[in-house]
Amino acid sequence: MSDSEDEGSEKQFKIVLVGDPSAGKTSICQRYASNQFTKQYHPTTGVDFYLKRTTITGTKNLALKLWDVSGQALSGRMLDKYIFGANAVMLVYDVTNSNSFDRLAEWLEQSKKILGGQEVAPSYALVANKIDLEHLRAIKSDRHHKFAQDNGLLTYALSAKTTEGVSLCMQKIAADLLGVRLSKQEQEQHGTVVKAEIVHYPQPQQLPRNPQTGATSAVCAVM
Ligand code: G3D
Ligand code: MG
Repeated sequence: MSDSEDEGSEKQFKIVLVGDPSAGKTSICQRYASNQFTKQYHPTTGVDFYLKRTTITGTKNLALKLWDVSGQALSGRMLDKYIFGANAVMLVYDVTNSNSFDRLAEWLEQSKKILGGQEVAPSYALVANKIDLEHLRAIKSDRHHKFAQDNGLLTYALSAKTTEGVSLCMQKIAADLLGVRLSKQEQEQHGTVVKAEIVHYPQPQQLPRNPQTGATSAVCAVM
């Protein structure tokens, strides 16, 4: 029985995340599977697995098996074992790192080579991660969309750090595999509210008070 066949009433899909080291594959898996974000970088060796049970259109029970493949695996001998049988491949890059984007062509080529003979063609998704770092963005969205269009990829933009777009991306990939569309209600439900991080700036030095108004001001007028 293949991964995508029913086991009882539960459908299972194998989703493989590939892309260069530090693109954020592990962070996306951890965010989606257990709603966690670890700031400490631990390079993945080989492959790690995550399981997420979810539902689509209220009734379809799904088990999404996430295969978090090491960025080093591109040049290793195990890549075909990790990717084999995938229903979907997520090509993940870091929007602040143009190398991670440029290398996706190679990740895509290798994945297609490995999955080419599969009875049901897998779907491929281009995933821009770290969109919270907009001020450091190196890959503009037109390059992202051109690459996606040229290669027939689904496209997503998200931040494993803030959670923005993560759940919606995974649910949309699952819905695409099932051949259904997410309802508007589901899209809203999975389009998470982004919580801004509270930044504690050091307190400004005590400013002298205006003896007339009692107000403090950092503005200095030079006469
Ligand atoms: P990888 O599994 O693709 O190798 P990781 O990448 O998930 O281990 O993440 C690599 C680094 O990127 C980690 O930071 C992680 O915290 C950071 N990161 C992942 N996703 C995001 C994101 O959406 N936004 C931001 N700002 N950072 C993210 P360190 O500092 O430990 O290298
Ligand atoms: Mg990793």
